[in-house]
Amino acid sequence: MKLAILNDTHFGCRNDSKIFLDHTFKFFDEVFFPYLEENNIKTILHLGDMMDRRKFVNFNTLSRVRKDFVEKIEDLGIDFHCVIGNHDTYYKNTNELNSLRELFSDRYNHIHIYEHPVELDFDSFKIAMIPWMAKQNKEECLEFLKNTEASWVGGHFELDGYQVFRGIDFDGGMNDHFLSRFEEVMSGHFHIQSYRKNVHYIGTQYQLTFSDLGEKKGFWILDTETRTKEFVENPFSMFHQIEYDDVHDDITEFLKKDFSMYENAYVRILVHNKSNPYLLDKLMDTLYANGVQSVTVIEDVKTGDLSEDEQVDLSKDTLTLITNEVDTFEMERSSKIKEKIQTLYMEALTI
Ligand SMILES: [Mn+2]
Repeated sequence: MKLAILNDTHFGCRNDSKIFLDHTFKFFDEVFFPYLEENNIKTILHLGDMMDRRKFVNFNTLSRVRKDFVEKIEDLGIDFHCVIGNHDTYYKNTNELNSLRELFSDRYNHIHIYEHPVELDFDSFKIAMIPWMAKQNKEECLEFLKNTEASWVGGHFELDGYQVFRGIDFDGGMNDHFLSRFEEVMSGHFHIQSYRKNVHYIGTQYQLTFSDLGEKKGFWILDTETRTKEFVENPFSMFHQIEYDDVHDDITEFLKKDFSMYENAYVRILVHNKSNPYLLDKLMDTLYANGVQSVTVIEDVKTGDLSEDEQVDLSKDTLTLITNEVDTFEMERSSKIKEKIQTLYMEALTI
């Protein structure tokens, strides 16, 4: 039997942006549901953070989610098993009041929402599904994990030492020892894919922030017979980077390429060498003519005027740059400061 795994769909992300909602449903309409229909897959596990906003729902977002996700699942006769993520809860210390219960519980035959840990059985393949562990249900979840017969786990875990952004390990969460006895643990919460020990952060299905630039996105199919997972890639990207160098590259030739992938997308242009400003303008014009959503131009600083220390490595993400900078201060409390910055940055990025 095959199960499709989803996590962190964050419906309504970026302040209920219509562009992001379209990007989200381009994946579901053109990649995810066609794959499930073609392969006759009738079960979905969702590892939490189905909705993005904790306190409110936007009716345009809700309407789209109801028609093109929830009712689509109902119509296809797919069983949908979803645990609560931290973004699905109204309060931070309890899962009791949550958007998924208010919006979707007890209204559909195939939609199953879990606020408490549960053991699911698929042809004798047992998997423990664990919701977000808040203060109020932490003991319950730990006790459940001690006693469950399941050898696989699906959840929404905040674990120390796992990558929250590429190259940045999370600090300030839980030690992973309570999961060590399991064959495999699949988790949502952190949005990039990473493996460590028996834990697999399976990554979001589509790009949500610029820190997802260049990250592989898609979803996983779990085969309960072979006990292995297979990745199905989402070919669509929201974030792009163009390296501009009119000294070494033929920009006129580049402009003849297909620009359709930039429609409604976010583009960052890194300018390495600019000898002809007209060509950069032409590139901008071409992007706008192709319906780009946002363009940011970053002029490179490799001019020779700056010392090596002052040069910024633009291939690194913002958080890495900030934490590296803190490291250079050589202060006693730098790890505490980095932790605070990391928390603030993640709040801002709506993990
Ligand atoms: Mn999330």
